Amino acid sequence: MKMTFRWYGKGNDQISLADIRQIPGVTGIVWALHDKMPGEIWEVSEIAAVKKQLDEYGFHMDVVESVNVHDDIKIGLPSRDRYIENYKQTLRNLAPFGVKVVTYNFMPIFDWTRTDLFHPVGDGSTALYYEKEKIQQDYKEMAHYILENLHGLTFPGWEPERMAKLDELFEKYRPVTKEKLWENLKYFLDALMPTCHETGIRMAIHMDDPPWDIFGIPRLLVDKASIHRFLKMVDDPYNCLCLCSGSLGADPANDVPDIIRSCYQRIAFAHIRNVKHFPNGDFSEASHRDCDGDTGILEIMRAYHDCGFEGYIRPDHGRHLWGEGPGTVRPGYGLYDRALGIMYMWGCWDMLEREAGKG
Ligand code: CS2
Ligand code: MN
Repeated sequence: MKMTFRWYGKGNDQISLADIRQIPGVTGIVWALHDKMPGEIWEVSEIAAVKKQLDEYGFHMDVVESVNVHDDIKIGLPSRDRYIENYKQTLRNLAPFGVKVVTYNFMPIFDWTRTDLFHPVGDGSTALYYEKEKIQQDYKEMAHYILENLHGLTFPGWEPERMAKLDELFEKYRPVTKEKLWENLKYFLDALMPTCHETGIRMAIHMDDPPWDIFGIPRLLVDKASIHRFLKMVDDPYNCLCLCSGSLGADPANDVPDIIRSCYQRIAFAHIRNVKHFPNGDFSEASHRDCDGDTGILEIMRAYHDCGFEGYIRPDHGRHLWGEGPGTVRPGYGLYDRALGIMYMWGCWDMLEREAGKG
């Protein structure tokens, strides 16, 4: 596996590349142009500027997360073709810089959704938390809460410009049933596949988070059956997954190691995150240590190892530790817990390698 770390860019992330370089085994940065609105072309000069920064520290830029998909593509409006052309141009601009995987999601309106960004874990640290009761009708209240608590930090999928027009967005998505959304996803991918073959870039869809419909809007990539439907729908080796253990793991019915074993050839990118469930349907994010949550991190690492996984991997969200808190940290993306997560993942991996006679 190729260990990576997500970084929000110079001047936009409190963590420096110099800090990241001190985490053992990290060879690449998962990056994006975070000031781009969905649908805009990523220009060569802008990509080159990031490449220069990463080169200074010897990091590769193979994985982009995310090139966000314009709402018109998800809704299936006639204007989608223009945005798809822009997306293709972005892929063509990225490829010469060595980019091999582009992550995206196809969640309508919201990216991941939580009700508390700094929920006490009980040991003095805080983590992202989902309270089922609170995700009912008032989407504006939830969006307002998230934007407030980002303290001006940008977050992909939570662009204030889009969030300011929530009622309008909900109205536009009204005719988009779950089946329609599947069709629109297929249309998008069918259009992109030739460019993926031409550029050598694999598209890796992120799982929906949480993996169920929220506020009456459909979500697609939620379990084993929907993942296999997706892979079959566009049966192309460039149509891949960003398999997020935490997103899937939010539903206790999902057996994440089993899902990994069933589709590992198409997993281009692995997100490792641990989630703890409560009987009332709430969940909290947890440290990567297996026993701190219910996702089964040990068996997930074993599944990847058994499958001979050679793709990219990263710790997903972490808790906020040692002075990280509101205003000083991008929720879920502090330095320390993600670094601890990496060491846990390496611990599992190195032991598995040794047991297989390779380490
Ligand atoms: C990420 C997602 O922070 C996270 O939960 O895993 O936001 C992910 O980057 C996007 O859904 C991918 O487009
Ligand atoms: Mn993820």
